[in-house]
Amino acid sequence: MATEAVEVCVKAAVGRPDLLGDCPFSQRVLLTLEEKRVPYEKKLIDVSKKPEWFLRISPEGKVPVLKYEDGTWHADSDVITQYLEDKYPNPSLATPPQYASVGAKIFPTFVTFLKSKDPNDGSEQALLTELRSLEEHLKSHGPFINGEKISAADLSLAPKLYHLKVALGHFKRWSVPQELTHVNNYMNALFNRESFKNTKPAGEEYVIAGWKPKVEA
Ligand SMILES: N[C@@H](CCC(=O)N[C@@H](CS)C(=O)NCC(=O)O)C(=O)O
Repeated sequence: MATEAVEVCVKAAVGRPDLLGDCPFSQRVLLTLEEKRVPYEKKLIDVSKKPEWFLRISPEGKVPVLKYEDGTWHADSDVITQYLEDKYPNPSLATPPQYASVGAKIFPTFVTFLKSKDPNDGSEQALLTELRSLEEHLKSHGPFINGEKISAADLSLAPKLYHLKVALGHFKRWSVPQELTHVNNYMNALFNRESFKNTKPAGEEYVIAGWKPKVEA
């Protein structure tokens, strides 16, 4: 277990650089640290006004970035969560390879539907297809993607499902159909977890503010 807090740069809220923002990739990394009980220190980055020191450690200007034990900084939530799994193997959050991509198409299909201005372009159906596929998986393997224990695939999906819930609720008055009971229970279980409450955006308004320019584009 780490004795010193791991440093991690994450997105600050839109218009509130002092509050935790709405980046699902940042939250995925924070969730991994929380679930592994690794002490960490967040540095909130105002992505509309990136400081010079941040651009030096994250040349592409992206969050999250995390400082490794050797003092080097690394970007990309896939890379960072794998590093954390290797460095802090207990508790293991490894998802078996055959389940690693469960739910992976939900985020891109959600974004297409959210931005869609044509109700007949099939984007809602495409999202429903992905949610139904998750429903079937959870029905036979749940309550989490890998069964009884939460794993990396859930921690990747949880913030994305939260964005889906908040943004589609706000911009389209749309919610996950009630009959997808396993998906609804799964979302509730994830959002009520201590790790999620400790790492979620400071308010739904920041999730909405984050999507607004993309929805109105
Ligand atoms: N593939 C990256 C995506 C990271 C990403 O897109 N971060 C966004 C915020 S959610 C960002 O840094 N945006 C700032 C910018 O592009 O200027 C990961 O998994 O970490």
